[in-house]
Amino acid sequence: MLRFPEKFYFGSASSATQSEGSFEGDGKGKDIWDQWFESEPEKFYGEVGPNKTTAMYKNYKEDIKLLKQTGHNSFRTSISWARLFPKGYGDVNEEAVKYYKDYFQRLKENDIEPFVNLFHFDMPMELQKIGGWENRKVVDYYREYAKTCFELFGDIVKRWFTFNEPIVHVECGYLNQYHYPMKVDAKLAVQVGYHTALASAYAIKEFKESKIDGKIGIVLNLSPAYPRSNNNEDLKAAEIAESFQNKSFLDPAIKGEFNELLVSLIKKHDLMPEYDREDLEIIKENTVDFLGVNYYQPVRVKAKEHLPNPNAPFLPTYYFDLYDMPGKKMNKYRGWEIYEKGIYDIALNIKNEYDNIEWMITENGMGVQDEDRFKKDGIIEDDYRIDFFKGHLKWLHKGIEEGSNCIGYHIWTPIDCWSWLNAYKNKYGLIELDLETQERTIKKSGYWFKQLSDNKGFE
Ligand code: BGP
Repeated sequence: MLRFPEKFYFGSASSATQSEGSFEGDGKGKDIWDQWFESEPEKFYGEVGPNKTTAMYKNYKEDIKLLKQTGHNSFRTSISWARLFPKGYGDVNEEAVKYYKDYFQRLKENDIEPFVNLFHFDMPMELQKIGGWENRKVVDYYREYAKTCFELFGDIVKRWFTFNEPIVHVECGYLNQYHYPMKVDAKLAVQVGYHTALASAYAIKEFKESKIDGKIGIVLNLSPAYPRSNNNEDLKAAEIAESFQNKSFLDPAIKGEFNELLVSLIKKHDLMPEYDREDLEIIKENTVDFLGVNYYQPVRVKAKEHLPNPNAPFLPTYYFDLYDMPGKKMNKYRGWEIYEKGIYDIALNIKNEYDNIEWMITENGMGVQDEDRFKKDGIIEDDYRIDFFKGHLKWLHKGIEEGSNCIGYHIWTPIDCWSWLNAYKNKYGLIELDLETQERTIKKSGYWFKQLSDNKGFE
């Protein structure tokens, strides 16, 4: 039997856009996903947009019961900035305040610790119109939004996150055209990344000044970069990939300063953002109390074999190539690599390189296409998912035994959910959703997860 510490967070994560239903609510303003879907529905898988979700905005009371039945002692979601502030600033939407207060309070009453994130890819449309994270003013609006959240919900919520996967809106929005505003502009990407790191630090400053008893962190998607070989060129390629993929936000969040190698490359390409010294001090002084890690898969890199076209837009892969490692284990139902040991490498890296800061897995999960094919007698028998969790938990356990300060394991996600451009292509839930009837059915993995959480471990 593998046993986890007595006080260990077992649960799952979702986000406002992916669970609440974007148009369902009482005065919510539009965010970039609402707008994008309205203008280009064909970009979204099956032409299904954020208006078709689990509608947790309406169903949260019942859904909390399902969280309980699947063994949750904790759960992460996010606040929709555009629901609370329809324009992103100005007047607070009182309906939103009522909803979030009741939602978080009920989680507490059910002994489910709420972990609340302030930003999960969902910029209010009114703020995107003035440039979103490109505009320094939006950092001030975000700071005000964060402060308001602490004031409104700080007596209930004790665990906060400033951002989910901040590198995603940088990369997908400004380098590889997978998120709005779909630009390819390296200089703006750097500016957006810098403003995001700064906004996170300002939220932490507000949190500290609010004197709320609780902790604040950031959720980062860490993908360890493994070199193809131990030759110098491949090792250098992996080091550079690490600095872009992982250290870009890890270093400012925990060490209070930007990664040197990354900064030197940014300078070399003449991509330095506009910044001022006072703001750099804010980043230095306001680091996180704890860290959330989303882990799905590593990156496999090798040295560049051909010089990139000098006229091509600058991308991190200017410095390394990704390579397809022969024999790697794959999730054949979605197409991502499965490398369980990655979670252990992350655990030890945090221990050795980042002051053994308190941290937790905030997302880990297995997406599956056409999951209906695994249904027997009305229940999805997702043994592959149980094996996926076990494989990762074994390595996580080893990391903890070796002293890494991990306090929890949240999977992605409780109920099959809408996911950005992929909509409902890949199902991740412990609970199946029938999108038409809204009926929810616990999968085999949901029952297994309850056992895991009750026993604080598994055979
Ligand atoms: C993470 C995001 C989640 C979720 C998950 C699964 O990066 O934080 O919001 O989308 O990935 O991704 P996908 O649905 O694209 O397989």
